[in-house]
Amino acid sequence: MSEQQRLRIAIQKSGRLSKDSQLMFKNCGMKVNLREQRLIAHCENMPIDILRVRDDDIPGLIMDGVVDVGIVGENVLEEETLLRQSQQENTEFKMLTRLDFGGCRLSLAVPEDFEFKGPRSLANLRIATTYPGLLKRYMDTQGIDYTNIMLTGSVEVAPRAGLADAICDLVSTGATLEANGLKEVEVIYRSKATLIQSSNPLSASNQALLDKLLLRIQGIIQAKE
Ligand code: PRT
Ligand code: ZN
Repeated sequence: MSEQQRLRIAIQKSGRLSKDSQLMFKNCGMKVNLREQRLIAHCENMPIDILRVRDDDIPGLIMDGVVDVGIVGENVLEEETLLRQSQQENTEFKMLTRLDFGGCRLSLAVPEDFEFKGPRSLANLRIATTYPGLLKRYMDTQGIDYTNIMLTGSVEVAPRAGLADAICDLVSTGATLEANGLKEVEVIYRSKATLIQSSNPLSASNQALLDKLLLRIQGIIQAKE
């Protein structure tokens, strides 16, 4: 079968979603050798190619129809959607299923000694985040002006470094906030990993293969519940 006809699935190369994504495919019966550090891994027993990329690239690859299916955090998917909407770019995709890993929340956090009496306490202050779109949407619904400080990493050190007054960052256990003298004050978005599909139609055989995989994935999730 030629490369073009194989179902293309994008997953995070290395990071918090990688292991669970790989395990899920393994549990679906896919045999993939991911030990080599290659961008594309071929599935040995099904006509599927796994593309291993940065998580931030996955929504765009799906919306541009470059890959067929992807696993990505809803936080990254929603942020990319907001960015593309602001640039009048295509934001179409199909949501196949929410997955049972990658759970986290996007929260506002402030220094321990900050007297927080609601989001209004942040009016006209500087908020550091990697998620400017989600933060803006939340602050707009609250009608609060603020200054966005864009940081793609080390967001949690921004207040101590004097770069920001508050942060808006992903939290799972809360240990990172605590270690940096910050307290979580408001959850603005809850996220899980999700399986998405390009809105471009698949060949009949690839659609049948995807339907079969999706049934298996949903079975695996239900069995764990
Ligand atoms: O290299 P690449 O761009 O692919 O990876 P990345 O570094 O951008 O992403 P990665 O691997 O950190 O996260 C991938 C996805 O995992 C995120 O987009 C979320 O959907 C999900 N996820 C779940 C998390 C967390 N939990 C999480 N806790 N992503 C990040 N964190 C970080 C958070 O930013 C903070 O620095 O973990 C720290 C907080 O954790 P706690 O446990 O101390 O609260
Ligand atoms: Zn990333």
